[in-house]
Amino acid sequence: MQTGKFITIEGAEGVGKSTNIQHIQNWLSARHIPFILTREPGGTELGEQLRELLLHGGQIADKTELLLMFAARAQHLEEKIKPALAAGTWVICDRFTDSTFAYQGGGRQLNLQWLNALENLVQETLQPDITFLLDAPVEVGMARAKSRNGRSDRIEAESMAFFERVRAGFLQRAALHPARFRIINAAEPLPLVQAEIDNVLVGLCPTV
Ligand code: T5A
Repeated sequence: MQTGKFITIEGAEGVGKSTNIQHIQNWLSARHIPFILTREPGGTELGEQLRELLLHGGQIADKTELLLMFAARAQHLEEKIKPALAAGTWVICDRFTDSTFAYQGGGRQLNLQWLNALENLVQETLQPDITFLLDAPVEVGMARAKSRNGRSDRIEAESMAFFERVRAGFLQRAALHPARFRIINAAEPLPLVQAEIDNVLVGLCPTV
């Protein structure tokens, strides 16, 4: 049986992930493609509890943060992502392991060998089919994030230098995995961003 496609959406704060995930949902629904939408950290009951601690809890040591991200991911894969893909359902995931490389690897400057080892442990050979990287200058994302009245979190309180390293971390991952990544210039007006996303989606299922 055909497995579903695994699509991840990545990028720094405020670049437009939620906005464009809504667009991807509409695109798939219009073509009657079965999908689930999920997110990291989170996606399961345990993962959402870990998300609350990670984003809104008290002080967390950097290594603890790294391990909790992967703990949530291990549960997410076993409980939700792998069963959906096996059933032929597409999985649209708001952030995945590339965020760990960008934030804990780039932002927190943790040893990338530890991240590689955890990725291998938790994912084995599973990787997304396509990763959209919404890329924009840090100031653009920050200004957009501030323009919304959401609940701010522990990681959003980091410095500009931290978010510059996060952006560089994403671009480094994209350079290492060019077949999987599609880098989208998220500083462009939304219709242009979404036209680029549509082109990639059409390429994933040319018969619909
Ligand atoms: N994290 C996560 C780690 O540290 N390690 C990990 O392993 C993982 C998985 C999660 C946090 O956890 C960290 C990273 C994060 O700090 P989150 O809620 O998933 O947090 O992520 P946020 O980045 O906080 O998400 P945001 O909701 O802030 O940003 P979005 O979803 O990227 O942005 P969005 O779509 O809400 O857009 C922001 C505003 O910009 C406008 C939108 O209309 C909206 O008002 N906009 C545009 N305006 C003009 N032109 C465009 N092209 C636009 N696109 C969007």
